[in-house]
Amino acid sequence: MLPFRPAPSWLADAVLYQIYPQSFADANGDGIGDFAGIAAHLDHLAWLGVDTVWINPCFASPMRDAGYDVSDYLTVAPRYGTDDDLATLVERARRHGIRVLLDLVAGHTAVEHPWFRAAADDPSDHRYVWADADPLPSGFVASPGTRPGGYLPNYFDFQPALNFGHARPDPAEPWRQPVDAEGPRANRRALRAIMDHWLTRGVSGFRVDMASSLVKDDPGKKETARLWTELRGWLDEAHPDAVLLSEWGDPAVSVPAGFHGDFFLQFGGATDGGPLRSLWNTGTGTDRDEWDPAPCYFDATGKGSFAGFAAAYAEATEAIGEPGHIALPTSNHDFSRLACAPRDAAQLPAAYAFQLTWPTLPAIHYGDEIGMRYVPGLPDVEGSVLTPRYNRAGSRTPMQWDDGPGAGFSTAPPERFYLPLDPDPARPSVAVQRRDPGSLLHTVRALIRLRRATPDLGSRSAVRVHNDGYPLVYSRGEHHLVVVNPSDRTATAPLPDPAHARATRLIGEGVTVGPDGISVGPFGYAVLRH
Ligand code: TEU
Ligand code: CA
Repeated sequence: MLPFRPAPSWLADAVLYQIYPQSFADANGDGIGDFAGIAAHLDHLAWLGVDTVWINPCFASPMRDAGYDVSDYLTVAPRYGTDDDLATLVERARRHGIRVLLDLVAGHTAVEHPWFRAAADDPSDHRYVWADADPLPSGFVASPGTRPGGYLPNYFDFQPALNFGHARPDPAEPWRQPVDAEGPRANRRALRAIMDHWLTRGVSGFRVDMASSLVKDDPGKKETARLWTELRGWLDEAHPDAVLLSEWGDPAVSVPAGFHGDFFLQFGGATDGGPLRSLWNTGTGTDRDEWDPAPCYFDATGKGSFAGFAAAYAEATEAIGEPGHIALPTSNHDFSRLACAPRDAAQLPAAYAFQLTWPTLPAIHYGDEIGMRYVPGLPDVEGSVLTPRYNRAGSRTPMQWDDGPGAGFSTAPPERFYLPLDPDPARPSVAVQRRDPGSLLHTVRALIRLRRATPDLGSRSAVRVHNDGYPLVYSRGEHHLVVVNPSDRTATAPLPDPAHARATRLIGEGVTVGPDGISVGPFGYAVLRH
């Protein structure tokens, strides 16, 4: 028996699209994207074929971490519009067949949140992890208020961790409260109230920020999992058609805990992001010293390996069983885009052929559908630069709608843009690629359409890898074979079955299949039916 209701059936067919609201489209000319801008481009999303949009945090915030520092969960940030503008966007999206997910920053608030301002002056408050020991325990930040002691931050110092308790309480260290203490219970109720507020207003669920971080000192994340299991139980009753997707990076743990899906991410899980990075990471965008410098699989040198991803995928799906999903992003606002030097636009069709035919839920970071590149060397804007090598701004630049001076993003003078446009004079744009049937944009659209029209290629049918070197060869369901060559030289593989010699190509380039086997030119790919 499943502990939860099955995931809403729409999720299995979803193609997700991530919108960074400040960078997508600016309707009022102040240089910052907004809800009206998103609403004005819903036709692009519908044309592309995505049906579920995740908007990064759009709530009231001092914006020191680009909105991940929330000062009011129930009101939108004025720079994006009003609560009514968001409601209008959600309604218009619905008419385009698009669901909207918001970002739930569950683990911390801004120091400006009224909860925290009260806590900083009130020794009896337990909404945050507060220690009045002297000296402060390691990692704590000194109180900004009249209350002695200090608080535990969750990410930046200005993001105090909400108190969901410690898995191993200790009376000698009274800030380590049990998970069922009064403060943690109040915070769990608050999460429900926030979710209920927005779900009642028509949104279809949430991407939950740092979902694994809630209960502190939690070996195996057991108590954090119990917390989400409880919330999922409530959601199943109160909003059975809504979904929760976690930013956890460990689907084997997060989905059994209650999430309908989790992302493979640049971090998380046993190898701290190994599966996603082994596919995409060029080591030239957002990068960390501790990350494995080995070439990724989608590397033109053909020196990467697919085996690590395949094993992690198999392990995660086994742990999850039927009821949940793994989402596979092209990139995100914290991690290098697919087009990240030396990987260029010519290499992306093969990457998309894989991403859109693997049984994971595909998630496209805005702009990746036209091959917008990771722009190196940008200045820190609202907390985007974590270390010189971990610069997140490169994946947050304004969407390139057309080839005009403001790229159709904004009519403001360029110096007022949220982040600079990609300065490359040859930067891609939606308008130019729409006119070119051979463009990446058309390829991505065609692959999405093919996925939607072909149950074998979706999230519910089986996958079997026949060749995990170069080229990658795998079966989907009974009748489909996918062939992908991320390398810059011709690659060959045996036919998995002699009957495949007569397969018909549904989409692709550079692939020949015959009785002698499969041959794939540089960056070639194909989806075949047999
Ligand atoms: O990111 C969380 C995140 O990146 C961390 O969990 C980090 O990777 C981890 O410490 C391991 O390296 C989310 C948002 O996506 C990001 O934009 C925010 O800045 C962050 O949370 C804080 O809310
Ligand atoms: Ca604006």
